[in-house]
Amino acid sequence: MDDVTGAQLIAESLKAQKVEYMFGIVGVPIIEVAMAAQAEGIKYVGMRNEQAACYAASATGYLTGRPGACLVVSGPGLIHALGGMANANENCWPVIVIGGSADRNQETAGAFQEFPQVEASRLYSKFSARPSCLEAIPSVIEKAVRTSIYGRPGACYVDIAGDMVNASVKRSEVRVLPCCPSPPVSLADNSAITEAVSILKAAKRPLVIIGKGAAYGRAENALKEFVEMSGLPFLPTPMGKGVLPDDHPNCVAAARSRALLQADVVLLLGARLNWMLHFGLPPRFNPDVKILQVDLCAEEMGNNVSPAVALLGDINAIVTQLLQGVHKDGWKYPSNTEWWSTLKDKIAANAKISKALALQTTMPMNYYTVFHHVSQLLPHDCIIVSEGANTMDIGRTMLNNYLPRHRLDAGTFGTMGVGLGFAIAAAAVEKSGNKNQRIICVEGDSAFGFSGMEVETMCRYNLPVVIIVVNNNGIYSGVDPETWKEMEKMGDLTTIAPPVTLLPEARYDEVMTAFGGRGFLVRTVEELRSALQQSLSDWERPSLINVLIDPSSDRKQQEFPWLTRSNL
Ligand SMILES: Cc1ncc(C[n+]2csc(CCOP(=O)(O)OP(=O)(O)O)c2C)c(N)n1
Ligand SMILES: *[C@@H]1O[C@H](CO)[C@@H](O)[C@H](O)[C@H]1NC(C)=O
Ligand SMILES: [Mg+2]
Repeated sequence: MDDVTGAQLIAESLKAQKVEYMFGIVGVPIIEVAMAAQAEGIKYVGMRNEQAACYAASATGYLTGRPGACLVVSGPGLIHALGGMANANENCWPVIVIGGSADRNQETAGAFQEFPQVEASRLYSKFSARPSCLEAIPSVIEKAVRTSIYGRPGACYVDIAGDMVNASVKRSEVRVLPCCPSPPVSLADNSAITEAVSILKAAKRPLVIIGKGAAYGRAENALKEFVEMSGLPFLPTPMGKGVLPDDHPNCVAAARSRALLQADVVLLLGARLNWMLHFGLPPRFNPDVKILQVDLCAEEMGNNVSPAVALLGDINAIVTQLLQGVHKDGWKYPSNTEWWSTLKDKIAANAKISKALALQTTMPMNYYTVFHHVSQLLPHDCIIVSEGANTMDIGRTMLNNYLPRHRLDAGTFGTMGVGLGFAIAAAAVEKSGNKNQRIICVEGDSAFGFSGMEVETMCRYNLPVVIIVVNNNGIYSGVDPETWKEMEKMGDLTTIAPPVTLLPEARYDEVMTAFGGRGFLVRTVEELRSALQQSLSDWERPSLINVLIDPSSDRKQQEFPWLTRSNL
């Protein structure tokens, strides 16, 4: 009665630190940890690959502000999770990975699945440690959870020696740690706020860029007030979409290139000047652009461009400070400027081109037609998960987000394979909030393949997920079935088939029906609309809509190849 095992201590410590979700795959030596976690009331989702489990755990961290846990076995289990840790760290999302490892008395002896796990994790995490004894488990887990959410969020690793799982210790000898509170909130320096406000007021062509840091920092209410009071145009980054609704009158996403190129002052909110924002440099930015950089991480300040003002601290607090600065004299950026007309003209011109492509009725469908009809049918409050190259890039411009933290995608690391894990995480969070909102997972056919077997996980837990596979028979593009047959006759496919090709018209829908979900194979607009309507309205089980599109369908001509790094 007085004794407590290592497994129990891990579970109790995670629960005490308000870790609500655990994703993983069990085996020696951590099966008891999963059972103990469940007994503590932590929701345990058994996955099919640790990579997807880690993607899922990190997405719950992003969605809830508290890290999810990823539970893995030693050696290969931990190695699979490293991809998820790296992705979480690049995205600045909190996650706790708990890895079982070899028994201590077999270390260096060639133990089963022995691997230097603490060292291996170091490059993929902010913190990597092993409790030295059972008594140290609560404090190491508290530190891992705290480190994952304090400062810039990221991945933390806790290694558990296999022999510690079943070993026990007297409860009275274990120090109980209280739950670490949410990160302390810090404000930006007042003089920096004053300077930033005066630069904003003097701007001729101002632009607000909203990053996923603003979404993670729950700055949506303050930001709405700030944007509406100041009248400034804003542009979301891919996962900054939805912090303010995409159909907000101040959103200039459809004039992205123009806005970036000509802005003279950019208020950068929780976004990094990395490849996604073209480093903040020419030829994509004005060489003299003044950056007002808002970030919670001091080390981020000045990366690639030295900011005119660095506003260090909590993004929600700083937007509130800026709001007060703007509010003081009731200043508002006028709506009749040349800048606004430039942006609005560009938005109208781009809308016209997309609309023409969307309304094409040729068969097979192109990307624009697919997304046009999907966007008409999606509920405003659904969570959109997306990955792929063309599928994600075109989908991002055509599928609107209206709510914060309702878009999850390949992210800063450009990782293919995240989609199904993210969708499972979003569904788990929605389910526990009793909202049961649909998760729409828009996948390229290649992207789907990376974690396709997680469809079984979705069916096992009956998660409210609708997967749409935009199937062009390949990576970026593919060939039609007739061409494929010709190629087969010509000789060894490994020497002939273009490396981008995948099996034409592959039946991804049957992967879903294999596990009892609903599968749809669609070629026409009518079939697409009907399948999506059925999946959304009379939903009973997860569904997968396999949309066969023109394998040579491509993007409309771009002024600049935006976000096509992954495409090159
Ligand atoms: C883990 C990983 N492996 C490989 C890539 C390279 N890559 C970028 S996009 C992509 C897939 C694009 O094809 P698909 O998902 O079918 O989308 P499409 O462009 O065809 O619509 C790949 C393999 C990557 N980004 N991540
Ligand atoms: C813990 O004990 C259980 C039950 O005796 C056993 O099945 C399991 O293998 C043990 N786990 C470890 C890691 O030793
Ligand atoms: Mg494809």
